[in-house]
Formats: sequence, structure tokens, C-alpha cells
Amino acid sequence: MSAQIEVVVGDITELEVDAIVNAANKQLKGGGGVDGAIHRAAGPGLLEDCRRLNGCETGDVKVTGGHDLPASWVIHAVGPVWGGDKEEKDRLLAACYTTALRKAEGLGCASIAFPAISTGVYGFPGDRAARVAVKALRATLPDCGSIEKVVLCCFSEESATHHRVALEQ
Ligand code: AR6
Repeated sequence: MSAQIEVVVGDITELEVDAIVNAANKQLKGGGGVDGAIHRAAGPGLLEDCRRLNGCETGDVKVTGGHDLPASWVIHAVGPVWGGDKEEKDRLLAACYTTALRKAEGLGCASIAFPAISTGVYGFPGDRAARVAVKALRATLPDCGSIEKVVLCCFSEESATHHRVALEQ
């Protein structure tokens, strides 16, 4: 049976899951938004780990430990900046979810939480991003046997509504 996907409103840094996903930048050098919150909560060791990873391409992910976070792992995903070729941006955003989920499976994780990647500073429309996320997760979960729970951790009620609507479709 495929894993359960649940929507919560809250701070991803507080979640007791095996892995949390970060909405990072290509340099993996920290930043604002959820990236800043994760680095603050994890402590300075996270940035030290990130510096050794040699950056990350858009649509791809890199893994570090969770340091002071409740989560054991941080999967740093680089979402696309909205604009230009919309289908290409959809593809890159979907790749973040697919690749992060496969990576979590490879780590033996049973639970993973995602923020709404690219929907803050990177400007991806929230409703469209939620549809892309849910479609990518549903397509990939059957191959990820270790994953029992996926949390879509939204930072606003509006974002949660976008994800709930996407899950109903
Ligand atoms: N927990 C969960 N979600 C959060 C949190 C939190 N603590 N804080 C913000 N969000 P953004 P992006 C939501 O801008 O668009 C950074 O500077 C937020 O409301 O964090 O992928 C990076 O370094 C929004 O819905 O990420 C990159 O340079 C979602 O997380 C750039 O921003 C994503 O917003 C990445 O931009």
C-alpha cells in the first residue's frame, strides 16, 4: 500500500520525521525563508556540511545530517525560479519531489516532510506548485517502499488549501 500524504500548517524545523526537505539555492549557502529557518534550527554544523557539497543543480538534491534538528536528515532541494518556460519549470519542480523522495527511500526513511518548494522567494504560483508536487509524489511513492508518511508542511492556510485541493483531484 502506498504511503499516506498529509497536509499540516507549521514550521518544518519542528517536525519529528526522519528527513525534512529544504528549499535551498544552487550554492547551498543558506538564505532566507525556510532555508534560513532550517539553518538557524540545525546550528552552524549544517552550513559546514553544505560547504563541502559543491553546490547543487536546479531540480536536484544533496543530503546532510540534521544536526540539532529533530530530523535525522536534511535533503536540500533546489527548486526552479518561476518565469520563462512554464512546462520546464514544472518539470524541474517535479524532479525536486521525485529525487528527494527516492533519496529518502535510499536512506531507509519512513517519514519525510516537504515545504512548498519554490513558492516563496522563487515565485512559483502556489496552486500550480501544489498540483505538481502531489502528482510527482503519487507517481513516485509506489517505488519507495520504506516511506510510510509524507508530510506537506505549509507555512500558511492558503498554501495548505492549495495542497488539500491538489490531493482531492
Ligand atoms: N517551515 C515551513 N515552510 C516555510 C518556513 C518554515 N519554517 N519558512 C518559510 N516557509 P522559500 P523558495 C515556506 O522562499 O521559494 C531562500 O533564500 C514559505 O512560506 O523559503 O524555494 C533560499 O536560500 C514558502 O511557502 O523558498 C533560496 O535562495 C515555502 O516555504 C530561495 O529562498 C518556500 O519559500 C528559495 O526560494
